[in-house]
Amino acid sequence: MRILSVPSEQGNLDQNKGCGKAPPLILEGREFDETPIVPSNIEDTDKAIYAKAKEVLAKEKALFVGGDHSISYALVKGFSETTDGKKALVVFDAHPDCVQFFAPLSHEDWIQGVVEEKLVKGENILQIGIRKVDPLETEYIKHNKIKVVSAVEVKSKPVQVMDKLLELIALNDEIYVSIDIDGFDPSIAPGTGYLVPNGLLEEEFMPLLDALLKSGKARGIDLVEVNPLKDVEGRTVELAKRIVEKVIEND
Ligand SMILES: [Mn+2]
Repeated sequence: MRILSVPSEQGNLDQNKGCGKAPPLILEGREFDETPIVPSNIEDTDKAIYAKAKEVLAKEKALFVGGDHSISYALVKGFSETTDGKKALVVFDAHPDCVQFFAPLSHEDWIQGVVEEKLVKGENILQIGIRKVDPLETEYIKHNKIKVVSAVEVKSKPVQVMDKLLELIALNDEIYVSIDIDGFDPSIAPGTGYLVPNGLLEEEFMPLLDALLKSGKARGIDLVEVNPLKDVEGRTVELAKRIVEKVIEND
């Protein structure tokens, strides 16, 4: 598995300045390649990320460490163009990230880019940990048949949530996994742009990630929105490091 940093925060809408500084901290002591970023130019940056993702994912599995969540649009685009099989997207996040269609796409609406450009079908997108939804998003999710599992469901119905994930895995050939650190509870991930209470705990998240990794179908994975400037006692970076460790040990 290749490891790449994607140190762009150009899609953060001034909500998470500093998240571009996370990759070298999270990947400290590991070998990794840096995805070239074009300063102050999100369109060209997206093109560079997309080109890199396409080049790498055509050959092997990869873990991308960001950066803000807008990078996932370019990464999923690269992923979708390097497979002929049935594709799924699993996202861990507090937010559904489909408020509207900004141009260029931001970290609040990258999912609309994925759906509108048919990179992955709405019914093959599963969002887990969701707990802050705009009414516009509720409408969009319903219209596009996106599957949503709330953080409350993960806590109250873990068996059903696992079954739902396993069903999606079984129905698809290749899976992209996007992990927004704000899917976690602020007590363990205080270093990010939007803190939403009652998020996922590590022990609730790891079995789900484990199922994805063990399936052998998770070809592209990203970890985004960690902000060292907002971190408390390095907790968020440490959590991110444990996630990276888990991904790599299952490779
Ligand atoms: Mn989020």
